[in-house]
Amino acid sequence: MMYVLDPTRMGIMSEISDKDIQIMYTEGIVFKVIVVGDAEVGKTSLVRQHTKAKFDNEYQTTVGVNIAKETIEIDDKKISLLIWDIAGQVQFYMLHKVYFNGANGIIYVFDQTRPSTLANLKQNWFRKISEYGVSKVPAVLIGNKSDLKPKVIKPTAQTMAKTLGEIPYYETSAKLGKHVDDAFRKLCELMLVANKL
Ligand code: G3D
Ligand code: MG
Repeated sequence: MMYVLDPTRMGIMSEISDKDIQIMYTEGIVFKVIVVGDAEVGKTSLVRQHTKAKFDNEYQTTVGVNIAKETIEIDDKKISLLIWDIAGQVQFYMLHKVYFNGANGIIYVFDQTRPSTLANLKQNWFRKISEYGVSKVPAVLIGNKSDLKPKVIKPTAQTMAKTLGEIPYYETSAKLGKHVDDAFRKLCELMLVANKL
């Protein structure tokens, strides 16, 4: 059976190219996941690391994001994830409704070696997410670059995880592939529960 995503989830239709349209037809459970955080924290590296084994495709869209599609299985349930990753150095204030609209899950990412990237999750990203009304969807917090010397202590990150809505916290290394899949899997489990699936 073909399944058509709610067009509002994909944003303004006229901004989406023919190539993008292909990913709108997919089967079964489909979740839109957005990856947020400052430039250079490792968002793209995390998505690449996670999807590399099961990688379907990546679409460079005309709206300043890349969308990676993957299928994952949890308890015999096949889930298609559309992982929206901000392309290049697009700053948070340039993003609009299209990006946040209809998100089923959120991955907040900061860089453990740069404390400002943690603070910005609350000051910039969480604010934006609340503004667009998706602050209640399941989320996980990722402190990336755990292979380097950290400048953020764990309790500080855990406090932020509370502030962002009592969400789970993972320390990852996209470089070494440490705990990356754990974070994505956890988010999927939370999305299944939240959507009563
Ligand atoms: P972004 O998508 O959030 O902007 P990128 O971040 O995924 O492009 O990563 C930014 C830089 O951090 C890249 O450096 C990348 O290799 C590096 N990086 C990402 N994750 C990790 C990690 O877990 N550990 C370490 N040590 N580095 C990481 P370069 O120099 O390749 O541009
Ligand atoms: Mg990137």
